[in-house]
Amino acid sequence: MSKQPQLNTGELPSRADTDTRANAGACGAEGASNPARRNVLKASALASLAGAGGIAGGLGMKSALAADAAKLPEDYVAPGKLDEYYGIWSSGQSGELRLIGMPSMRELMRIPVFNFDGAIGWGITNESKRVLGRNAPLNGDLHHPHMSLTHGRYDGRYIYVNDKANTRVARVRCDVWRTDRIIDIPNVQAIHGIRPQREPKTGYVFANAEFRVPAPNDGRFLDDPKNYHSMYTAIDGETMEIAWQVLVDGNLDNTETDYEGKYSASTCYNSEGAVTLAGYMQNERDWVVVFNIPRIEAAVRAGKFKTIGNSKVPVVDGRHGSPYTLYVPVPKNPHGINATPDGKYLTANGKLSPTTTVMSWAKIDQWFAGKLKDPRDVVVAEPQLGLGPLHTAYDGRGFAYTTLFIDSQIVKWSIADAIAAYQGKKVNYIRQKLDVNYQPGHNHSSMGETRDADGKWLVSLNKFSKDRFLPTGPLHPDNDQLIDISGDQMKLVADCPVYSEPHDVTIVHRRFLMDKVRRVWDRADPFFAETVKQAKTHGIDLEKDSKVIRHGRKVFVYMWSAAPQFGLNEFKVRKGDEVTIVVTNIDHIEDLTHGFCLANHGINMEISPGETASVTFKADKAGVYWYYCTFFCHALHLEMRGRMLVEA
Ligand code: K7E
Ligand code: CUA
Ligand code: CA
Repeated sequence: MSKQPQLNTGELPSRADTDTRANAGACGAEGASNPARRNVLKASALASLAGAGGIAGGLGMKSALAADAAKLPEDYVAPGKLDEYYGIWSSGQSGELRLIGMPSMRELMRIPVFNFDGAIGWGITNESKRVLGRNAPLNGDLHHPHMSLTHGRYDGRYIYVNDKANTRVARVRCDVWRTDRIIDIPNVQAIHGIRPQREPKTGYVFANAEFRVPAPNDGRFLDDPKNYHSMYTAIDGETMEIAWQVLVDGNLDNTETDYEGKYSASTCYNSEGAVTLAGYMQNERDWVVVFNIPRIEAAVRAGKFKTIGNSKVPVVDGRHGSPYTLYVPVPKNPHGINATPDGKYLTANGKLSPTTTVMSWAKIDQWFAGKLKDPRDVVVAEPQLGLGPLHTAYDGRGFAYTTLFIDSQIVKWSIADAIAAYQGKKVNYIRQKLDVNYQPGHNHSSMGETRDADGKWLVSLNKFSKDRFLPTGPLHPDNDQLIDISGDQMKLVADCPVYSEPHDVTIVHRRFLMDKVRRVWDRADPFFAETVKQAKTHGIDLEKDSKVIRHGRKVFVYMWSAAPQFGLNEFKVRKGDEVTIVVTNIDHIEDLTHGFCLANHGINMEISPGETASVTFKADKAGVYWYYCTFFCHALHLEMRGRMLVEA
């Protein structure tokens, strides 16, 4: 995705199903501005109110700026200027994470996680294989990226992501933007929703298993769905060890945590325990299951758990009637579950019901304390929003924005008014419905899953783009649409094609990240520490030495890289040797990256400033093989190459 700023060409959408009101923003007619300009506008507006002396000058300045601003679309970020937000995008079955600057929607970087990446050699280098596991599948289905939090605010340390395809959870470091841990989740299948705890600091990362399977799943039970299970998994976000699991009734779809570190909750669309489409839709109500974290921890401490098969993970029984869980019946096949940034409520979105169910954390507390009888007593509102509600985002001003998959709309509604309506008052809680193009899944607001929700931008992640872009063959891109939510009315600002198939995004203000991002590698970085340790045992100073060390049939080739040269012009091995090439980039200069590609061997790796990268392979072909640099680093970049000579 690389969306050019949409300049004001006056090109209006021609489709009848396109909301012209929604496109006003793209035409820049309504005081459109970038965030910095918006602040200037605000300041001048305030100045114009500040006493008689300010009025004339203030108004003059304001209208001049408004005229100026009218020339630029709202998402315009001038060349050389930086975006205000990092959009941290998932990529679905592409298996990677993407960084997109917002509001420009310019793609900044891709971070391979579960996927192969030939540009940096993810899946090729020894360092990446240590993270991936040597025989790990090189695909994944990455739906949900969430940043670690401290006291309900982003702390810029990690992004946690799920892999539905291979039942894994991974962590990406936000200082170097590299995946540093990938773990398998035992006893379950298909990790879908995940959430880091908000309070006091991401301790647990919770992970939902969507597909029910036998436990243990070793072939003893097959076509016996009554013996299929799903479990809720708590992972220690620091060590990435699995702390415990909770056996549940039904399945688990999406999950959310509170702002106090006491509860988390998941949607279940398969209360039926079915294995067919008709079966999943049988019950009028499925449920939200709420987990009582302190009680589960106490049970684990008291030894009230089982283990399954070879796994040592404590499994607590949280099925109906247990003291650890609360099952709240909600309308048919709920999907997204989202906590409000004021820490009071969470909403479960109906999917097959036109409603969203609003629950109160305080009432959940009362239910566990035995003060409420009926699980439905924790529900404080159930607004009718439209067809196919999937996910809800918040602006921190009391409004919620829910995607309507079937209606192809975002509906903006007032939480307080929805609660009033549930209590029987005659109020209209719906504020606006905005057409999106088309069929939105997730949406996400800037800072919206934290206490710092700032209500500036909303992204609608639409599954279908149909006619919105130049045709690209039968496979279409998705369409992620940028929406300005800073005013009373939502305004569609930009269309942005994205490759298959992001589900979700986390929008983080740059103030939480910019100072934390490294520009060159620390030589002591744990990511390649193992390789550095190995070099030491060979008596190698990676910054200075370029030499070949042989141990029987194992050959270690050490070389530095400094534009435009590798430390070795050539090296010789014998056919059949196991060769490990270790390259250290001694150019400690920002942005001076080298690559190491070995011809006809399927090997390429990136070595950023200060980094050490290595690869191990069998030299199974005699002959001359050139290696060369793949990142354009110097006027003599093409000349930055050398030879591997393989003796027959
Ligand atoms: Cu709604 Cu996997 Cu978050 Cu897709 S899930 S949309
Ligand atoms: Cu080094 Cu190109
Ligand atoms: Ca169901």
